[in-house]
Amino acid sequence: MLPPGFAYVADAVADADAHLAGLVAEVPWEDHVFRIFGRTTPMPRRIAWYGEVPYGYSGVKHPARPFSARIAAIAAAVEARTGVAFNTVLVNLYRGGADSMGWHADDDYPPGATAAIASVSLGAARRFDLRERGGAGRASVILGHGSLLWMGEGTQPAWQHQLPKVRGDVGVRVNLTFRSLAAR
Ligand SMILES: O=C(O)CCC(=O)C(=O)O
Repeated sequence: MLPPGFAYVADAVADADAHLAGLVAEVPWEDHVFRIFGRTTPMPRRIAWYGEVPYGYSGVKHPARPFSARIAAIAAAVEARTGVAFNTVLVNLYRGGADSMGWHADDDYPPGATAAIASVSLGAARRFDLRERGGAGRASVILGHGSLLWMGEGTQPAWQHQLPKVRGDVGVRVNLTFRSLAAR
């Protein structure tokens, strides 16, 4: 059971197979590193940023870049489900089970941003964990191919999330986290 403010919708995006293959082939994927205490570690996933507004994330500055036709089509499906017109998206490519995302919350928005996030998953089903900040709450959900995870306003200050590594050959996964960011 997900905490209040979160909702999971299976099969929320049509043409999921085509979108997965298309995004893997078409997105200009970037490789980045984390810099911690003078040491660099490769980011365990590939990423790209699209939208009207530039974004700084994990020490990386992403310039504004218009949605591609495919990302606009996925955004339209998300808007039809949520009623929210998102103007930016972080796209993550997990090449296999060794790729992951550590505990964090998407709470580093500039002032004026709406902190609801719509997260679309394509490809390999992966476990997504939630933990309450300053509390004992825990939850997990399997994010399946073509699914939508809604993280409503107020969820990010209260909860962190992660996508843990998994053993074995789980296959490729693409995740798109749509956000509404105000121009600065
Ligand atoms: O891949 C996922 O499902 C999680 C993505 C995520 O946590 C993020 O983009 O902030």
